[in-house]
Amino acid sequence: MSKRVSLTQYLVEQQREHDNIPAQLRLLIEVVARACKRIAIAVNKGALGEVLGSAGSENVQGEVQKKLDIISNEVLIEANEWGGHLAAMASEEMDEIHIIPNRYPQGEFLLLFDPLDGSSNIDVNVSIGTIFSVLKKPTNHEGVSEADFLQPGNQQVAAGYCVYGPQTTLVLTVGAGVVMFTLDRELGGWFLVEQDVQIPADTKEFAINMSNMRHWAPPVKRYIDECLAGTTGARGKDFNMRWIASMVADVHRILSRGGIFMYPWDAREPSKPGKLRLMYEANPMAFLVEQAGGAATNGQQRILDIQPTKLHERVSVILGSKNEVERVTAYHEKAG
Ligand code: AHM
Ligand code: MG
Repeated sequence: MSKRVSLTQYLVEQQREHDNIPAQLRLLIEVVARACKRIAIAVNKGALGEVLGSAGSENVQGEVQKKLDIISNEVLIEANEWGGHLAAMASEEMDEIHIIPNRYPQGEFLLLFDPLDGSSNIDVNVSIGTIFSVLKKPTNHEGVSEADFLQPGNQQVAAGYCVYGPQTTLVLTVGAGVVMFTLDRELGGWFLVEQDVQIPADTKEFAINMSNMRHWAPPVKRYIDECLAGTTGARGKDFNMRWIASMVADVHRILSRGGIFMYPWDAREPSKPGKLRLMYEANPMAFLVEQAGGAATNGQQRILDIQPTKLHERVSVILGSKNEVERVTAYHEKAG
């Protein structure tokens, strides 16, 4: 068997060779990975651990919280609170930011997460995941507030996700490409399985919730209509469709074999830019996708260049294989 590279070894070697992972950031990534391991164990036990079903509460966006949403949120907070690497955390499941309590030292980073993405799949044993994003706290003032989090995605120093599927896999970028680690449950460690992940520029596979078609804007409708037209249509080729309804799992497929993922604006809620959250979902995924040679826009601009105005901001998302994302974005430009 060839020699395995653990997450720790990978991070230490990156720090040594490229100096792109400061010690605090390395610690932070390791703590997030440890928390994901604990979440994976809870997810895996399912009904036997009495973790399935609704918690009977709602989050800030008015969505019903599942027990596992809350457990995962608590695991991430508990794991990250005491390490000294963070100033504050923000989560899709919490109304306000969580400032590191005074009893622990404050670090220089800010951590944002969607503790358990793909909530509708939790109870039906389909892949779900944890998404995270790391920013640096601005250094021009004391203390920390929500405003410190409102940085565009191009300021992320690290981002990643962990997919709880047939395998538990951690996917990471620190701005120097994308790497994947799979959890060895017997050993309890993460081991490198993929280095320099690349998304092919072209694809024949799209992921979108087709049941919303009648609500889409014309550019999105045009793109999908052309895909559906197959070999005799404008694209001259047949397309395949996949929709897991867990962004983590859909993006994981795209990082593994290419494709385009869209959760666009739709007319049901015209004042909302989209369903997905900029800070917890779109930004970390856009960072990963760009680092793997793909592209990510909201139809008008690069997702990573959007200046957030609030923590729980929503956004329209088009990401994946570069040429396809550019095509959909161009259709938006033409539509004005
Ligand atoms: P969540 O964070 O509450 O789980 O919602 C986000 C999820 C994404 O993972 C997925 O792409 C989308 O919602 C699925 O939406 P739909 O059920 O409309 O297909
Ligand atoms: Mg989510």
